[in-house]
Amino acid sequence: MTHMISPQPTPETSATPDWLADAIFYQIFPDRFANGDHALDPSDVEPWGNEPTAHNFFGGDLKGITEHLDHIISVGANAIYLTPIFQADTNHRYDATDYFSIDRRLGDDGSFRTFLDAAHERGIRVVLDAVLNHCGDGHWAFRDVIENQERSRYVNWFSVEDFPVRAHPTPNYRTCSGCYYLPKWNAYNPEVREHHYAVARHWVEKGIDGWRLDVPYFINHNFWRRFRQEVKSLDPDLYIVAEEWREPEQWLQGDLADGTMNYSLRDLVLGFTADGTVDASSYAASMTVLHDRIPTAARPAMLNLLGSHDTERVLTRHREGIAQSKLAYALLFASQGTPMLYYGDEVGMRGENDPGSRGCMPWDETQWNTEILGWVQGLASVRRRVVALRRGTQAVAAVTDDVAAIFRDAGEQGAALTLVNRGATQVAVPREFLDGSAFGGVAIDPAGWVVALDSATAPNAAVGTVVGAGSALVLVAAGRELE
Ligand SMILES: [Ca+2]
Repeated sequence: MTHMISPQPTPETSATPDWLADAIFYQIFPDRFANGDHALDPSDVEPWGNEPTAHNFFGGDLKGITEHLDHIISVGANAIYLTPIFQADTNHRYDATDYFSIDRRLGDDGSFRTFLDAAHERGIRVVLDAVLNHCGDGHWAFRDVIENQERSRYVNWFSVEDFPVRAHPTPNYRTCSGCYYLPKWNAYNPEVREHHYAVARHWVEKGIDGWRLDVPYFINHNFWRRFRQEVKSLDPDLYIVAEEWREPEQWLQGDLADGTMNYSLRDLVLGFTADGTVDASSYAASMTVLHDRIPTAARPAMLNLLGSHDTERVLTRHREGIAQSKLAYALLFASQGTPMLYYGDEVGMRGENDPGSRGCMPWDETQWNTEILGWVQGLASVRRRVVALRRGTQAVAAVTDDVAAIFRDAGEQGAALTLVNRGATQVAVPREFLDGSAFGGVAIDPAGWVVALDSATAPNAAVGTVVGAGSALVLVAAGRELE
């Protein structure tokens, strides 16, 4: 009986895991989240909270994460994405030396088991980082090539141009983006492929809930097509999410990934709330274009984010603007797709792009920004309670140049309307946004809205019909009638 947004033409896709619609992710950079076992610290460990650099270690580990699962739950998250945890030589561990073992500074198989079991007991899923384009120059196979040169059994696991192998001044082997310590795997070699698929199976069999694909665009699609088959044949509920900065749709045709890291959404949100480069009309138009590019099945499985280990932090990007940061979070939690928080952003951590955004999580709660934390917790709570925010269809519109509206429609299960006003004056919401006609003819009782969350410090004069200056408003409708 409910009129839905007109369906988008979409290609055939295979199903994506249903749990993603209800997920809220929390991303952790393991060296910097929590130090739970000082016995594992490297000898040159730095005091917690010192300036992060590209090379220093702070001793974060799996026990530390296990001990702080309550914090992750308290912000409303129920899934974790861990950047690499396998044996490696750097603090970021994108230079694996052995994909089958946990880095000794983080723990071992036993502490991974403890962590995974504790997470699962609390209803938290765990996704690991599949860094299969390249390894570290300390990887045992690459060491064998260094030692035995063209006689190495593994010489064709890499792409070496001539001998002897040299790293300087320019590597004479293929690398990731010219970085000498990241030799690129020869993914056309069947032995390499078997090694990589064995890695994928190994950790799935240990119980993880999915893989995030690192720089997947540097490897051919055939490799990832079979990767998906290997993983999904073990459990179709496993999540495969591709790192992608601009062109999500190539991964989302049903044969490669379930979703991508939605940096395109991030660009639009921050353009509107942080940079002022995108007004509400452009935001709405571009969000609609992005939405239409993503096949229906992939929409709830998109990993929406405002920041990560590869960007500046949310508060820093907003030039310390707390109110504007809150608007960005409102848009994140209102959008279709699973929201992801990058550790520490929820308590107002600051940091420029890598290495600045990889600082130590402060565990002294007096250092936390409780206004941001409370707002994020509120948004997560509303999303958990309101089906439409998790599972509704999405339509985005501009109310004025400064006010954007995201409408989510779950038919019989209700609707939600999030209004975000970045401007300096309050705005009365016109009737066509409250009765749904601005969103493609959806019919709603304009008086049927209830305020679920309001970032304004003072209550609005007419509740639900005015969105305050620099504030966000989340309205929900439990039921409605057709006009
Ligand atoms: Ca430690």
